[in-house]
Amino acid sequence: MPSDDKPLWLLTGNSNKFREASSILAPFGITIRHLKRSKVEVQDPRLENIARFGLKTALENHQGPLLVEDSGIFIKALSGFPGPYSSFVYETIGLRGILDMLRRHSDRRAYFQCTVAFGSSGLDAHLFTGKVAGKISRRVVGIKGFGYDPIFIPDGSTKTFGQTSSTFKNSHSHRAKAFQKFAKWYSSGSTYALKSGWVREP
Ligand code: ITT
Repeated sequence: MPSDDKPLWLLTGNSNKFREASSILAPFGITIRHLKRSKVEVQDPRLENIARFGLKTALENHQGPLLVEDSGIFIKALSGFPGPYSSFVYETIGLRGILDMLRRHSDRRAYFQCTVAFGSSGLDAHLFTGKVAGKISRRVVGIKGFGYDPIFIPDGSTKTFGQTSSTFKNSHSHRAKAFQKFAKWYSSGSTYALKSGWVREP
């Protein structure tokens, strides 16, 4: 185990993401710190490439160990749109714009994806992806969560993520699945994780 104490950082300009990731990792005994900056986003259809690029760029100014994540919602009737453009679409046409586009569609299927990139300077990134399938509601419902949560109903539920508790979302979401994969991989004591220099905080 390396001797110098290196905490684990999550770089994101989105405090909701940080809050959720902290709660998901806590049961694994993993504490993260918030590096509150937006990642540099490359235009690419794959969230994996966006997360990997965001991490690589961030490691130019921060030696890590570092987590960066990219998320998006993929709507079947819109051929996967907004996908990698989810942030821009949310800030421009918003939830009502999405509902308008889907007005005439009976196929409401969609999924959320979260891809987490973990790395440290000098090491290649490791990626962890989580997805949750569901459908787009007819109306904006609920005030919990953030972003697209008030229009997304995960499979097996009748409520949007905007109506469910954070405990429910943090055990069923795309982010939960991605960060849990990361936590299990790290906890299994991989040599890569050890090489990253990260030492658990007491
Ligand atoms: P960083 O890049 O700084 O991490 P961001 O909010 O810009 O923050 P993304 O590009 O990954 O992050 O976000 C894509 C969009 O998807 C953005 O509008 C989010 O609000 C939304 N989003 C991401 N995760 C979500 C979730 O769990 N529930 C609802 N909407 C989510």
